[in-house]
Amino acid sequence: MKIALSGAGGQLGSVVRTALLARSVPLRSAGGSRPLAPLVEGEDLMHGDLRERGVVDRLLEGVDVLIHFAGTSVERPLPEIIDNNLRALVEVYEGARRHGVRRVVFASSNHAIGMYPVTEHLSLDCELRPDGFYGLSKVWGESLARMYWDKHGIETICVRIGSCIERPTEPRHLSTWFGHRDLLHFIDRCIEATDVGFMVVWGVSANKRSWWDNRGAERLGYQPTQDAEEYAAEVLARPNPLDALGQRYQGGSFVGIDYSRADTDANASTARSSKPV
Ligand code: 15L
Repeated sequence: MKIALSGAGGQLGSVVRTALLARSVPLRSAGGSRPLAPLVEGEDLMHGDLRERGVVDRLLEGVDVLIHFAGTSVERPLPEIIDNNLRALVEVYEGARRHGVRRVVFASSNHAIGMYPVTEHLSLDCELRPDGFYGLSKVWGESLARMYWDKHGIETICVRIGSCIERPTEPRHLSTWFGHRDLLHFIDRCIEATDVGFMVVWGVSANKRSWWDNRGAERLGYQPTQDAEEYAAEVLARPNPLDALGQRYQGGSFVGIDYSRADTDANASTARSSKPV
């Protein structure tokens, strides 16, 4: 089975690339504008702009599963987000159709739901409440993936990634942390699980203080074993880097970017889901 990894030079991509290569998984890794230096002899590497059909063809030829980590991963001006997270994603899925790619692992983000207060616990079918254009692009990406499953039979696992870093460094991470060991187990499940169809999963470790409930995604077989609580004492001993707004909402610092409501307290207390029952 051939795996392709886009965004292979990024923070998460580097972790996944190194681990898959160490286990000799047949892998093609793609960087963005700059070539990647090989990690092993004869490594299957490429780079380029995924808005270009020829680049997408090089990435997906002969591929069974695409781990799609490329794209803008923080809040940026809208034109950049449209280019990298909307236009490029359409090209990638059209390429998946052309090349018969069976499954895509789509890096969604917790910023698709960042406007929920930290007092709420979310199930997988919660209403989406993006905290900016970046989060909004992930809402769009999840729906696009759904459409390509419904209309073209391309499977997707949308992973709403929390904070995928080596170890938690601030109080918010006690809820959002996605440890690297769990990430790698997650990726293995995404490659190996059968009949996933379209699904959404929280990319989060087994954190005691988690806001997100993965019930409904059992068929993936993801069973996290890391818990940010192990780091709670050291994290809570340090000052919280987030301002009051960032501490109030699940999206943390992204919420305050271009935020213009006058009464932030009122917003938090009335920010309830309006999902019809
Ligand atoms: C994300 O989606 C970002 O890509 C990453 O840089 C972090 O900000 C993460 O979310 C987070 O919310 O901690």
